[in-house]
Amino acid sequence: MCSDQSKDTLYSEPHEPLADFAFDARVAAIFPDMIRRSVPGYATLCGFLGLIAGEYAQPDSRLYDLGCSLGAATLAMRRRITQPGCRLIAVDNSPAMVDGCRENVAADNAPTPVDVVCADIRAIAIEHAAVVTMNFTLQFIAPDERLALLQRIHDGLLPGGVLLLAEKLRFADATEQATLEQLHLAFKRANGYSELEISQKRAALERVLVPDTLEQHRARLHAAGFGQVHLCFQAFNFAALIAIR
Ligand code: GEK
Repeated sequence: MCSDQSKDTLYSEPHEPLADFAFDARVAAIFPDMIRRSVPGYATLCGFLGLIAGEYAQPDSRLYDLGCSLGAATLAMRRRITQPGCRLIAVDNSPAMVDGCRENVAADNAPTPVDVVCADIRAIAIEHAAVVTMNFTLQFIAPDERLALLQRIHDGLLPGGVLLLAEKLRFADATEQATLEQLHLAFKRANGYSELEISQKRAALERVLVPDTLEQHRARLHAAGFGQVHLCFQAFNFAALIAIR
């Protein structure tokens, strides 16, 4: 992956005023370090997404990675596809992320072709899909637009196709919320983030990343038409669901 060596120091100094978080070139340059130190289980989960994609890929189908960033999930999926005639479509609306993703795809030699597309995932066609992955992307879509996007994904899946949805969770129960949030903070501290970095990042994300509860995700996925919805991964307040058409 490109930029693997660059350390995330974006919030190490005071920001005044503090702007909303954006996936710009500065974030893209340190993204692998940021996500690895911020999201518990991220590397394990990427491996699982690849494994599941390998299981559910169908001959001559498409596999989508929506909100691909630098392509970690795209490449994890690409390396596990053994079915003939598959095509991966990796989509992100951040030009800096798309540039980095194209570099990473070009440096990887797995055989399945990949189209890296700079577009809004709310506007692209989703067709003939065996697998759609959204690895920590739906949480950045406005809550009132989430159901329509999931319906379009459902309608673009082949019978037996799957959506792999990973998200940061919030919890309706205040004790569960406090306990798991505390563990997430401990994870960030253990990975070297200072209290200033943690509090500034949290404030910058406040209006940008809006988490749902597991119950909201399940209900929305069923409302979008998915017959089966299963929790397949959880690390503190981060989880992944597999939804099967
Ligand atoms: C990974 N999946 O490493 N259209 C397209 N892209 C979008 C949109 C949108 N409307 N909104 C946000 N994004 C990746 C990690 S990061 C998660 C995904 C995180 C993109 C945004 O530009 C960013 O690259 C990505 O979604 C979210 O497996 O940083 O917590």
